[in-house]
Amino acid sequence: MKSIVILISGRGSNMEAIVQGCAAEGWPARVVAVIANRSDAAGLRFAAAHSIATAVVAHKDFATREAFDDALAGAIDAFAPDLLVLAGFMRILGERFVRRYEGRLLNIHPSLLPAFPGLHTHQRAIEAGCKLSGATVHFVTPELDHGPIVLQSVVPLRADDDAQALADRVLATEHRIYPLAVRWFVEGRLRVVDGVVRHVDRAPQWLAFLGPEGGAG
Ligand code: NHR
Ligand code: GAR
Repeated sequence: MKSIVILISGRGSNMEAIVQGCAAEGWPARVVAVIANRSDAAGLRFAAAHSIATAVVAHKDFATREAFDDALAGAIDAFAPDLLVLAGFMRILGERFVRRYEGRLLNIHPSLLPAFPGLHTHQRAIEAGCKLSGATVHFVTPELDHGPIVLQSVVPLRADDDAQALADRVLATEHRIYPLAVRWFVEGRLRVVDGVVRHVDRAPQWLAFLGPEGGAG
């Protein structure tokens, strides 16, 4: 049985999708804690309602990023996780923190990396005239949004898209790919060689949502 700790900053809908996928599909894993960097993160209520331990390590309480990272690592290590999952976690983590969890630290980013690392991805994709966007689950490395890619979703842009409409469609696909990627990790199906992630059974590492659900409709 693998232990999973999930870090959130807000709504936590990706965290919910992982908790529900784990329970419904009987993964060899358990979400043992949900930790937020803000006490008002809405997802904390869902976790508590599902009898998952919660904690808050508020970045505002720390003078430096390193002090925050160290306090966060202390809270995480109390649960001895095999896997640490960033799910809408909005603080950049320092190199020492990332190295501590390297190889067992996943993030989901709402773009087709390596395009549009960082913030405001949907607005930037629209302004660039992209015809496709999506989301990327990747292992976290010290360089922001540059780690080995586990799984991607593909979502067409619509001519009349605004950032919110695109974000909503991409988010729906995040709820499909993030639980799948976490499942692959806890089942030991991922191998990383020279910075490239392969599924041991060669499962396709992308999902396209071209129909009404995510796509052009
Ligand atoms: N840390 C490292 N080292 N590497 C990554 O790949 C990380 C990471 C921390 C978070 C998630 C991320 C994303 O998927 C993530 C990936 C926050 C920011 C940011 O600029 C950027 C990317 C991501 C998360 N945060 C501001 C900061 O100063 C604060 C913004 C806010 O609080 O709203 O930390 O895109
Ligand atoms: C998701 O779209 C996630 O990809 C994105 O924030 C949203 C969080 O939603 N993450 C980032 O932008 C990281 N910088 P959620 O809290 O409902 O999972």
